[in-house]
Amino acid sequence: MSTLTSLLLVIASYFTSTTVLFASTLPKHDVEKEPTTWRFGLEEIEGSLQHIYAKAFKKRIEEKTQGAIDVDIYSYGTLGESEDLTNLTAQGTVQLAHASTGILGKRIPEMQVFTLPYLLSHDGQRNKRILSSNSTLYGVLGNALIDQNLRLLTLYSEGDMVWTTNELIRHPRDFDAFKMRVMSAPLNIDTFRLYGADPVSLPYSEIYSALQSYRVDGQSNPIFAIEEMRFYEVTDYMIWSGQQKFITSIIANQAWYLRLPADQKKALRSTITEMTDIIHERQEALNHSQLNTIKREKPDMVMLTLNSQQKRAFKQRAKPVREKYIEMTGKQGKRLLEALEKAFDTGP
Ligand code: 6CS
Repeated sequence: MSTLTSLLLVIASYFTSTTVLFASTLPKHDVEKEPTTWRFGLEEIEGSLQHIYAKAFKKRIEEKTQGAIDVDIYSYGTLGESEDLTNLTAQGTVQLAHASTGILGKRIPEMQVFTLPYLLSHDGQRNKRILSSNSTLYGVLGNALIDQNLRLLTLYSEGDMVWTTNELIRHPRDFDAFKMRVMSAPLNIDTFRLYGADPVSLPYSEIYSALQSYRVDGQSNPIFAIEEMRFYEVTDYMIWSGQQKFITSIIANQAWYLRLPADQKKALRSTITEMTDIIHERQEALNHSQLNTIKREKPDMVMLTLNSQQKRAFKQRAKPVREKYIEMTGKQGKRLLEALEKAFDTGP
């Protein structure tokens, strides 16, 4: 994030909080005229799934609060990288943000449960239900976030993570001397090392040029991201390994959340609940349509799905990551992992 942008946001947040302070001394009708701004930061560009989410969220919140709240959306690039957004949210400069678990897991180790290979179910409806409402999930992760002045509002899947590579990868041995871009959570890095690759952690914005200049040989992301970030232009293969779904979270500043007036908190909670089905459907539709775009734009892109024997080889290789997760997160992490394996029905 540029120094100027941070400075402007800090100044804006000072005026927002002083407006709130002075507002209590103003006559009631003046207070009602002054909308409060909720800043919502995204880790993805306009047109992305997170942007679709934020636009639908904004519309609902503004309608429900009848003009008392303005939701300002900050798309990727305006406030920095994913980790900057989380920092800004913890500080309260931004009230709401998307935070991908593959990056947030660096700061909050418990979040790395979603980097564990083959944990989620193949059943999208089941995943949706568990991600939006599992009580152990919200208990363990919610507490871990509160320790950092953050509140976990929801989690959802952005779709299957597909490997886009410049070599054919069907077996762990194909990863020999292969540089794979990964998100920064340590267990992501460990997973690809166990597969036999050479993992390289880079910000989202650097992936395209790193692929183009052969600094990395592949990366992993949902289909819509492969299309909108043009990763397919600089790779030759799309490989469905079934390894992971891309799980993102929506977080809020905890102190801000606790101070929200009851009616606004209610509008926020009900909107988050309504968005669960909406975003699930939009996700499936967007990934489907963007796959067709890639097929149209690059007909010679090689697309393949690993068979169950090939998947088993990767799953087998990554087994130690599960133990490492438990080592890193202790009793609470173990409790969460076991609860999720049971809920998704994908035991160890
Ligand atoms: O790969 C990443 O870093 C990013 N991928 C997506 C689809 N969203 C945000 C995240 O930072």
